[in-house]
Amino acid sequence: MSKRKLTRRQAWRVNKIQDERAKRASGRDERADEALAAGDLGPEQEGLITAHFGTQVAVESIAGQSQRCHLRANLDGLVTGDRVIWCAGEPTGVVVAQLDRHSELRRPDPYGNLKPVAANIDQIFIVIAPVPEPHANLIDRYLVAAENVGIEPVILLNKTDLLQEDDALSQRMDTLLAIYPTLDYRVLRASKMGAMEELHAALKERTSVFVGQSGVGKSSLVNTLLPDADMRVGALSESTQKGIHTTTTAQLFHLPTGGTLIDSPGIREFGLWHMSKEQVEQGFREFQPHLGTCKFRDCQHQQEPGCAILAAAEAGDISEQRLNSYRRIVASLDEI
Ligand SMILES: Nc1nc2c(ncn2[C@@H]2O[C@H](COP(=O)(O)OP(=O)(O)OP(=O)(O)O)[C@@H](O)[C@H]2O)c(=O)[nH]1
Ligand SMILES: [Mg+2]
Ligand SMILES: [Zn+2]
Repeated sequence: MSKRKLTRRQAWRVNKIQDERAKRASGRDERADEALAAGDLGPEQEGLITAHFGTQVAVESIAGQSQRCHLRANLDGLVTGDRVIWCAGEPTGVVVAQLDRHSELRRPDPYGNLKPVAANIDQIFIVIAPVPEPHANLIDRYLVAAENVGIEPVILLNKTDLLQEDDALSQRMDTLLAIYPTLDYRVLRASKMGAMEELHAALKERTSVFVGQSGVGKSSLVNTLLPDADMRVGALSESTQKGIHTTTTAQLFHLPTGGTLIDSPGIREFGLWHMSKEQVEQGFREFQPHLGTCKFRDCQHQQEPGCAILAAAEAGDISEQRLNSYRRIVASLDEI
C-alpha cells in the first residue's frame, strides 16, 4: 500500500496528457467567459453540486431544478455536496464560485494525493456486509478519518438477510462489531429485502454519505430508499466474491423524509498515508485518555516499559482487535 512510482516514460506521458488537458480546459474556460460577458447566461444564483463528471457538474437550483454546468479549471476541486454560485445557460451553465464548506470527506488517490470525495456532510455511514468479507482494519481506518475531520461516523451492516440462515456467519459479524457500541459508535443493520426502518430514521434531516468496499450494497440501499434513483448495481465477481466497482462518481439524492444522501464509489483500500502517527492515535477514541501518559514521549506502544496504551490493553480498556488495527495502520504509514 505505497505510493505508485512512475517510470520516466510514464511521467513524460502523464505530463503530456496534463498539458493537453489544460489547453482544452482553458479553451472551455474562454468560451464560458465569453458567454458570461455576452450576457448569454442567466443571473447568478446559489446551487448544490449533485454529481461530478470530469469537467462538468450537475448543479441543482434552490428550486430543485438540475442543469449540467461547465466547471472552470480553477474550480476543479469541487465535489458532490458543494454549494456554489452558478449561472444557467443553454445547453450548459457555468459555475462561477465555490461557497465555503462546513465539512469534507477526503481520501488519497492511488498516487497518494488527498482528494475530496464529498462536502458538507453531517454523517458518514461506513457500510459493510457479510459479503464481500468485512475487515476490522478498514472499519477502523474510516473511523480514524471520520474522527480527524470531525464528522459523525455510523457503522451500517447491510445484507442482513444473508445472516438469517447462517449462524456461523451471523456469529462472525457479531464478533466483529461487538466492540463498537462500547466505544459509543452507532451500529445499524439493514437489508434491501426489508429491515430499512432504522436506516430511514437515521438519515432523516441530515446530510449523509455512504462509503465502504465495492459490492457492500451502497447503491442498492439508495434504490431501496428512493425507488426513482435508479442507480446501477453490480453483482459480486463470482471468482473473488468482491465488488466490481459499479459506481464511479459520488451522487447526491434528496430523501422524502427530508434527509440528503450521497452515494460514493466503493474502494479497494483506504490509505491513511496523509496522516501522522499522532493523528492516527487521536482517531482511536479509547486511546485518548491515555495519550501523552506513556513513560517515553516517542513511545510506539509496541513493548516499551511504562506504556500507558499497553497497560490499558492489559486492563481490558483497549481491545486487541483495535490495538491490532492501530498497529497495522501505523506500520502502513512507514511504507512510503
Ligand atoms: N442479499 C442481499 N444482496 C444485496 C443487498 N444489497 C445489495 N445486494 C447485492 O450486492 C451486490 C452489490 O450491490 P451494489 O449496490 O452495486 O454495491 P455498491 O456498494 O454500490 O458497490 P460499488 O458501487 O461498486 O461501490 C448486488 O449484486 C446486489 O444485488 C441485500 O440487502 N441483500
Ligand atoms: Mg454503487
Ligand atoms: Zn505507549
